[in-house]
Amino acid sequence: MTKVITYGTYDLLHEGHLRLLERAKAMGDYLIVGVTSDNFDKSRGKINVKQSLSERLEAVKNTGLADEIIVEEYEGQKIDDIQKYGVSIFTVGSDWQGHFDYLKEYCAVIYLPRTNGISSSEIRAENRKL
Ligand code: C2G
Repeated sequence: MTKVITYGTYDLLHEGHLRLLERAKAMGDYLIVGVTSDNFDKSRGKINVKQSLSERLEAVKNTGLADEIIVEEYEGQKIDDIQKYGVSIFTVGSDWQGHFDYLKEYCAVIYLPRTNGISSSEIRAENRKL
């Protein structure tokens, strides 16, 4: 069985996230999605996240694409998860191109083209205008 893993915040889940998850799912037989904890996001400088972890987990669950959903809580967890779950492919959007090459020691690393014209930041900015 080919296990695929991907991670993200998935704040105000949108078409860009959905397209990423659909392509990740199609790469293998079993998709694990890591959703960042609120504290982990703060520690990596993401301070504008609108939805709580439980809301973001629910949104990912509702896509119906994840076979398993986990919480990403600390720097370095990706290596632990890949080993723990026997993951063959790590994938993420091309905005991270090169950033996760260090994981190639543990599994295949595939950067998928990011969907243009949509982002959580833009949705948050639009919402502020309402
Ligand atoms: N994404 C995309 N197209 C967009 C927006 C996002 O393909 N228009 C992808 C991102 O590249 C990422 C996933 O959707 O693979 C989740 O995006 P975010 O919620 O912004 O999460 P991110 O900060 O990229 O988390 O450990 C966390 C991960 O490393 C990445």
